[in-house]
Amino acid sequence: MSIRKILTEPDKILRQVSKPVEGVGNEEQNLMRDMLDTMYAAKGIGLAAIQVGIPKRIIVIDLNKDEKKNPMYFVNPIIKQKNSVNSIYEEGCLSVPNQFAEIERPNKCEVEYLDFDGKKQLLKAEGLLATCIQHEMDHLEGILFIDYLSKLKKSMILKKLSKNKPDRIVV
Ligand code: GNR
Ligand code: NI
Repeated sequence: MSIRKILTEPDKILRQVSKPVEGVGNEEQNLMRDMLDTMYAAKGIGLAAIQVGIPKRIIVIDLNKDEKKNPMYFVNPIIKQKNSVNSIYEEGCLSVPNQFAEIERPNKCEVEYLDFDGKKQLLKAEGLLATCIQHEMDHLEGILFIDYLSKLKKSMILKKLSKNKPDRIVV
């Protein structure tokens, strides 16, 4: 198990469309373990494989804030249904560090996927979990939450990101 490097905007790899995996084998399970390690280390609640540079349709999520871990694994996820009622959450993204914006998405969704053991599952999600699943599934299509913002808001965030590059922080 190891912590991998999280790619950040404007890395072009983040814009790739991820490919379905053939099944869940050792390679996929090892990747999911690394993704969880990486996500916990970065204090995120979700991570898509493309964020560590792997264009596979694999997502990990853990909404638990305290010590108790509750890892969730989604391989080849498909949204079966989305609620027509939306809700707004303040979203952040490990690939858009330290930037946050309110994003409106369907407040419930039904997702079909393979779990860590390759078993087919159907999950009804709502609230933060529904938001997070949709945020991660956007990553599989090369979409970031900033793409939903106005041109002006998006360009402001991109400008701040370029200023926040570690090599430009003066201590
Ligand atoms: O850590 C994260 N928090 C978050 C908050 C609101 C909506 C979505 C997220 S996902 C994000 C981690 C991440 O970048 N996943 O791709
Ligand atoms: Ni993200």
